[in-house]
Amino acid sequence: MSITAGSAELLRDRAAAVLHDNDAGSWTKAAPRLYPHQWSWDSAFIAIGWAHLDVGRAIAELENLFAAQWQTGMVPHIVFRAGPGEPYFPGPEWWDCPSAPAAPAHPIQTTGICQPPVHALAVLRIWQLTPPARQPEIRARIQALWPRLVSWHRYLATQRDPEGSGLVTVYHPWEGTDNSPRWDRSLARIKLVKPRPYTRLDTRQVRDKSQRPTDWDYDRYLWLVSLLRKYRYDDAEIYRRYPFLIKDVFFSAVLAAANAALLDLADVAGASDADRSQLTGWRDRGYQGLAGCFDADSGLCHDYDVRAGEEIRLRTFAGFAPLFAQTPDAGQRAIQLPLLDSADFCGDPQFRWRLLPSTSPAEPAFQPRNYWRGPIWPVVDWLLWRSLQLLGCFDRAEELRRDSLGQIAADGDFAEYFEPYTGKPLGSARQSWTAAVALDWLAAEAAGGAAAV
Ligand code: 9WN
Repeated sequence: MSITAGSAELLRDRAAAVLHDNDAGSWTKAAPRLYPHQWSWDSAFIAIGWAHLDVGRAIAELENLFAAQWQTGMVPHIVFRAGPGEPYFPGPEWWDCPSAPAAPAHPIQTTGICQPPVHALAVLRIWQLTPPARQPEIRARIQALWPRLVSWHRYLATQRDPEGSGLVTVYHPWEGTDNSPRWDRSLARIKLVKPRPYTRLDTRQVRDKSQRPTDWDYDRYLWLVSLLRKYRYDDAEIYRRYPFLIKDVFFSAVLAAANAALLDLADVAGASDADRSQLTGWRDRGYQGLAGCFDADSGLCHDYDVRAGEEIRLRTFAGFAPLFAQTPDAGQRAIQLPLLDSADFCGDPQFRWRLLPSTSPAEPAFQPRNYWRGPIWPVVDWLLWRSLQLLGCFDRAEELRRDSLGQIAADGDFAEYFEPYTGKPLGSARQSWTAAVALDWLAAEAAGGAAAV
């Protein structure tokens, strides 16, 4: 479906209104009630949305996020900013980050884990959208942010990859894709002490519990937080003692793409030769790491459980890590592109839109309404769209863009995720990052389909 010029304009206004309504001045709530704080990768997508409205506001979103960066270089997954009338569980007291030597100073409050590094992609997009008159100002702000961006990538390439494998180790399901079945076996293996009694708030907002992780998941999420807290978020200590260490191919792919984006920005940022060669090294090591876990039989990349010493062989969106990374390997692309449109993924004949689901409908763990276990997440399809463009697959990218906008327009309220068979909106409404990617796709509509990538 393609949307008419009139309805595109209406959708653009409504998407802009979502960002304005969720705007807290210098940062944006991820969603009005369910997620009242600043989330890391949400902020990056949100900045892309703001870039279509005001490039200064867009870069402010990232400046404020990076103001909470840890001394290690880690950009925390949540910066707690909402007032007392807007509760979120688990709040800062569960994380006790002030006890961590590397945490930012009081009064900044954060969690002690991180999320995929989409930020460099956002900075590149902001720069591409900066009108000439504002370039001196925005260039100066990119230059000021640059050392923080490089230190963030350095943290991921070193502390989160002590093996030098090119693959990032994640410590927690909340590092991006919460209840993805990719984590099931590893979580089931953990010996845990039941956490102190707690009350979930998410299931008060999303009344249909089947759209959210289970209490079994939450018990494990909180147990892992208690261990991270005990190790004072010290990466070396975590690596020595902690039970959940996963080489995440999707996270690693985003890092490879983000390293490429920083290289594209290197001249704007006035980057040193040392920075350029480090970024090139991290990017290439990322490609190699992904090549090492590419399975030619399934055509997918598999995550790896470091503790169990075993591959995680599941069909999910993450398996397309080579595409998300914009792999230079033509062989991997030749296998993955047809697989993407097979009945196991976008090409399920019963899907309403030909979009990438979070989990393959052919996977026994698939649940079409449950969060990361089946639904379609617009931001994931945005990352895929961007990659397909960069790989020169313009026609497929354009179909993905149109279907994504069709899905969002049919809902009209910027849902967090969507049921693939019916297109039913799920989770939170008025989710900031859904509005943000809609703005980017709509601008590409105005430009005849292509965006500067
Ligand atoms: C926990 C904010 C975040 C996203 C995550 C998504 C969800 C949080 C939650 O919402 O996670 O971080 O409470 O479920 O899984 O990717 O960043 O939108």
